[in-house]
Amino acid sequence: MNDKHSQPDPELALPAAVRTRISPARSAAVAARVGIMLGVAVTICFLTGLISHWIQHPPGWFWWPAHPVWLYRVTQGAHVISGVVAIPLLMVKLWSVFPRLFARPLLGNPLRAVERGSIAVLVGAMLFQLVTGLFNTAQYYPWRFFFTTTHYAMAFVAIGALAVHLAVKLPVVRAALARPDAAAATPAERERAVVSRRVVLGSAIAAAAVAGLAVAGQTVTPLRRLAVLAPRSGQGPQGLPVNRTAGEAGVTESARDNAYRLTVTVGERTRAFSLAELAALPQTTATLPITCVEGWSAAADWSGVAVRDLLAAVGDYGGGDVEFRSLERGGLFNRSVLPETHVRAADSLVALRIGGAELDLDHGFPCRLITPNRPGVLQTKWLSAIEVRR
Ligand SMILES: Nc1nc2c(c(=O)[nH]1)N[C@H]1C(S)=C(S)[C@@H](COP(=O)(O)O)O[C@H]1N2
Ligand SMILES: [Mo]
Repeated sequence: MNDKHSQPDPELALPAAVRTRISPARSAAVAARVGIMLGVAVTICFLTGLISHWIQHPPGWFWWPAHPVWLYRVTQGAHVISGVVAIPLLMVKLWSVFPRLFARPLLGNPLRAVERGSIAVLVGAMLFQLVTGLFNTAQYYPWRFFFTTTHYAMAFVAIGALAVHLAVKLPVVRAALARPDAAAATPAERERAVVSRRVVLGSAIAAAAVAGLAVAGQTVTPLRRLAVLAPRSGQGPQGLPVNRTAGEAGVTESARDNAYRLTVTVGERTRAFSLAELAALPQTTATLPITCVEGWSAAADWSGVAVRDLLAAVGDYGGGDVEFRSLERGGLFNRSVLPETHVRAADSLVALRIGGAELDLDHGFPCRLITPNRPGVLQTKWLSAIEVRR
């Protein structure tokens, strides 16, 4: 039996006053196990976050399919759930390694200095990401920077620091995992240590599961009633939540105006459609979810004119991005760009109806864009103009 392993912090010189008061649960065994769970959650969160970012700001090489229609719903749901699950795991992880803050020497040899420095950056970046992300799911922005840009940039800081941390810690993690959790020195200590380690690990997993379930309900329908952490899971008109109302967008009058026209430009040709003219074109129906980047999602039966049919009624589309503009004057979401894959998809719609009934004013009356497998921010409401960009 290796006495060394019963110490919470075998390889560091901790001041005696600290060492004697450390619970055996604050061990490398707990830190490594919670760390692995945290690493998995953070990796899922990072990758799904990248996907969401690329769909909204596509680099030249990026391609995202229109089908299956629910794919983004799954990736963004996983993004928010894994981020929320990571919060209790990070708390337990910090608790388990907390005594190391008191380890001396403060920096020591270069390797240790790198390790400690990377941990400071890692903890700071992780806390920032998880807290701002959580506030975002609640649509609460108590800061002055623009959320998405900062959240995106900081993700690379966090993942970079995590890579350094993992590389430095690999030997410690391997040793902690290889050794049975029960390898404490004395029977008494073994009992004390094992119970409390199990309790800590069990609690960490339970807390992560509760946090995950509490937020999953806003996108996983059977869990809806558990969604206490999901401020947007409530119902709006026509059974769908509303993110920004017509009143907030300042379009109540222009959307109801009898002179309303949707202007569609294809190359040299432009045509203005009244609502009656749109309704007279061939209609298409599709069941598509709205998936807000904030984590909630809900499916509905939409009907209206397929984007490709509408363009064909004006001229020869011929490929390329299509821009959709709203009646809304300001705001960050008053326009969006639809890539060619989605323009050509049969179920990309300029929707006039939800479940057979005229669109509610808050859902985008007279008409809105609704496309498969894309974030809600790109599903522009209260359309005023559509233009093929050449
Ligand atoms: N013009 C306009 N369209 C918009 C928005 C907006 O603020 N302005 N919000 C978007 C966002 S963030 C989402 S999630 C969806 C929500 O659609 P809903 O309110 O009909 O559920 O609309 C999108 N379309
Ligand atoms: Mo959204």
